[in-house]
Amino acid sequence: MEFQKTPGWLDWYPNPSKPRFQVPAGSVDAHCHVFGPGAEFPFAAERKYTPCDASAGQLFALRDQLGFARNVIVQATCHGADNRAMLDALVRSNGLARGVATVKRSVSDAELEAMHSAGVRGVRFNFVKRLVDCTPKAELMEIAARVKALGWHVVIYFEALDLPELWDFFTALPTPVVVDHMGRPDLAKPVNGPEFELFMRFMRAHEHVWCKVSCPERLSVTGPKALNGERDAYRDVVPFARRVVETFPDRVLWGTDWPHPNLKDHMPDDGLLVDFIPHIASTAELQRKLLIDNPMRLYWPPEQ
Ligand code: 0GY
Repeated sequence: MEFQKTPGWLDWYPNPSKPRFQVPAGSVDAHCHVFGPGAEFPFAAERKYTPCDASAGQLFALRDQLGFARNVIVQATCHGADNRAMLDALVRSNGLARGVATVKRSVSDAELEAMHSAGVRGVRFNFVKRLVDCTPKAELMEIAARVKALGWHVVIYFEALDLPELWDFFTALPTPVVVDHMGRPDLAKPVNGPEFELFMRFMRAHEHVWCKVSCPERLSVTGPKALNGERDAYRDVVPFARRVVETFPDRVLWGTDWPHPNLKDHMPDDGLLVDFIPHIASTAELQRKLLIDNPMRLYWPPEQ
């Protein structure tokens, strides 16, 4: 099937620069996606955007080029609850990728078990209104209870303004809860202000909540322009991400977000994104926790 990309869609960066920061051996890119290819894995009828193709092979080439060892592939909304492209990527990874699926209440136990065998370890609940039509909370809670039995967690994607309304639902979830992109803070507001403090309080009060300190390219107001002639893009995001990493070093994850859906102004050079890491995790110990220990604990725990 032929798909026309959403007008103005930006394709992923073709030749990322070599990062100056060398990630430690065994690092995990804990947030990335595959798109199609549409001819093989059609995009969902209910999607809000039609992306470019971004295949498993292209993702694994990026992994190798940036020096990462493993991926966590998160089901993107353009595939709805049809997880075939993500599951195919898990199989192709030879055990070097885990997955986060999107499922409906109608999913069978056998389907969940097959996903587990393929490497899925979580489901994603998305509350970003431009990306999805919302699913009733009772339905999501029912799904959470079922995946808890498999030892999975729930990944949540929401915007900072919606946290007060969603707080009680999130804290009632029976599994570990992983927040995408720091709950999308508004970078025009101060890191010490009430909005980001509410997010910090959310994490402080609930030890089952983890955070991806990802997507500076999505959050930044100052953008990719390097200041001082250095590879220091997205510097305005540093105080936010650094605060989360230093306050909750055992509950943070990092990911590229390749192939970067829905960016309007620029497409990031993934090499520059890797060079962002030492600004937010400034010691070897913090880097090891962020890139290896934490994602391995969540996605590749020792067999029980
Ligand atoms: C991200 C962010 C976005 C999109 C999706 O599944 C998706 O479509 O997650 C976004 O548009 O902010 O994590 O990739």
